[in-house]
Amino acid sequence: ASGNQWTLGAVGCAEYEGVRLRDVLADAGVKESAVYAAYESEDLHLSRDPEKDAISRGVPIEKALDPDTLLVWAMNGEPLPAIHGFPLRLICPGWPGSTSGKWLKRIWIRDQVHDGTKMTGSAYRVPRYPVAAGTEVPDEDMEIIEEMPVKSLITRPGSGVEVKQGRSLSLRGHAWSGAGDVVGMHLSHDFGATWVEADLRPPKNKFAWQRWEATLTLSTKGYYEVWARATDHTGRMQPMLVPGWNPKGYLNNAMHRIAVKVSS
Ligand SMILES: Nc1nc2c(c(=O)[nH]1)N[C@H]1C(S)=C(S)[C@@H](COP(=O)(O)O)O[C@H]1N2
Ligand SMILES: [Mo]
Repeated sequence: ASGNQWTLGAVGCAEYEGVRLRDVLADAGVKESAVYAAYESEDLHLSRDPEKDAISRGVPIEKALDPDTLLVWAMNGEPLPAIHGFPLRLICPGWPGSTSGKWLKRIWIRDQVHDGTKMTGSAYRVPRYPVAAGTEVPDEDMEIIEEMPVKSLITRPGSGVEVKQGRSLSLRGHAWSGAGDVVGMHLSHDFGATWVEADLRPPKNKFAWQRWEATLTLSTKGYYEVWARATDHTGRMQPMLVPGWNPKGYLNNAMHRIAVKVSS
């Protein structure tokens, strides 16, 4: 998950080892009536009531049968750490992290859209059409978030960096998209009036993040912002502002920006 322009949540990109969920499902046999693959997990609801789930989400059967959807037991060459779902978890790349169930007990193939904990209301759901901020949206007009949008971060330097005029400033970061590859990475130091292309590295695989680097030279002293904008292979790019208001603030892929002070 990532935060707004000024603060960051945790973002990572690990190497996973496991088996395709579709191979396990094929072995078990999936009926024609299958609509959704739901997960059930060992972690307890905050109330400690064993009848309740902390979370029980899932993905449509098409995504469950996608060759990139995995049941994994190892991360970065080690058994899954407890916090990341030991002994077995789902990895549904490109989709909300909450679909990647941890501490798995059971995969439940359903003949309807799963209605477990955190599948309904405003949990991981957004209005199916754009609404004004604060709008009360009828339940039937909310839809489940599926593929995640294109996003990038400036990881170095941090906001507030100071640099002498005429000296080069090295920047770097990461970019990714639920749709697959990022094909363009651009930076602006003048509030979007002009853009320069960053050096973007190819991904290790379809859903891995991509590193980028760029060097800017600001020749006049003053206060600047550097904005970073990724474009994925579908042509979609990050918006400048927080897009599509929704009750929980999901899918904020607005450009990351940092303040840069240039001194004489
Ligand atoms: N059983 C279970 N699975 C879960 C969760 C949880 O609370 N319980 N959290 C989900 C959410 S919201 C996210 S973002 C990811 C986080 O996975 P990570 O710990 O590997 O980053 O796990 C998902 N799987
Ligand atoms: Mo999450």
